[in-house]
Amino acid sequence: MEYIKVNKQYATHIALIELNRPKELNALNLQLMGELRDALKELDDDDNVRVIILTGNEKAFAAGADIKQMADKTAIDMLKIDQFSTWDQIRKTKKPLIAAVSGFALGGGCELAMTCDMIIASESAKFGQPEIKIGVMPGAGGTQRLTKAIGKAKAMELVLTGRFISGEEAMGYGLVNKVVPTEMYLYEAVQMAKEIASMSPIAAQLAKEAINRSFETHLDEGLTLERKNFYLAFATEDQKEGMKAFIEKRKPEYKGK
Ligand code: DAK
Repeated sequence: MEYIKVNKQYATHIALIELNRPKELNALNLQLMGELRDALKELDDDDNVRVIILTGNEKAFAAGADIKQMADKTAIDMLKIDQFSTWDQIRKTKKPLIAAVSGFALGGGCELAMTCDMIIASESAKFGQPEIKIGVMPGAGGTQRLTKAIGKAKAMELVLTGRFISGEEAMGYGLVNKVVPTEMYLYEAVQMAKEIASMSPIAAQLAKEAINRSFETHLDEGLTLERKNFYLAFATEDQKEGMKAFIEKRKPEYKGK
């Protein structure tokens, strides 16, 4: 892996992926995205990992897709490269995925953060969809996810002006879960990851799938999936353990079975 670093913390069942192209503000070139896709797949398959954190560095989560790599491309080149299959695979990660964002989260960087399930932002985070300034528009879900997260009026403003918003402003619009001082953002993400990782991992995955479905379907269909996953949770040892531990007034020990 050249452009990402992966750190597994089996003791707490969490894994941290760090985007690592600091000189280019973590611009998302094809290689980085491929590495990210492969790492997420591996972590998704690793029973010792229950929650994944995706982060950059203090200055940049990611300043967007790599403009230098895209600049000369034709529509047919873009079609052949088919970056969407990579983004689709990332979107299908089953385990809870937390974005820990500081500095720039722009264009594809903002879309990548929104592809995660929750966002912890630092006070110095800057979110934006500035594609309009370079003659294009969001291409990795920005028009859909941003609109669902913050509503039509604000999404329209951000996409059409390319204006950046601070972590605080993003918090006000409901785009992020928490804004914390810059020195704390990774710590907060780890705390949240640990809390989630202490729950039944199967229940967490089933719940994530059901919540995400609410964005993609009508209420009836969403409720059907929720009910199916709810029954499925009763097929796990974790359900027996969780309820027994409650009755016995002790801490549950979840095994992911
Ligand atoms: N691509 C390539 N290089 C970038 C970059 C980017 N997006 N952002 C920054 N860099 C590079 C700069 O070129 C510079 O490199 P050198 O010139 O030193 O070699 C280095 O990182 C430091 O950047 P600056 O010198 O510009 O740093 P400043 O602090 O002055 O400015 C900035 C920071 C973030 C405001 C500025 O760098 C900037 O405006 N960057 C571009 C932001 C942007 O427009 N982002 C949106 C890109 S379009 C798709 C999926 C996704 C997408 C498209 C399709 N499919 C699935 C098909 C997404 C598209 C985009 O994201």
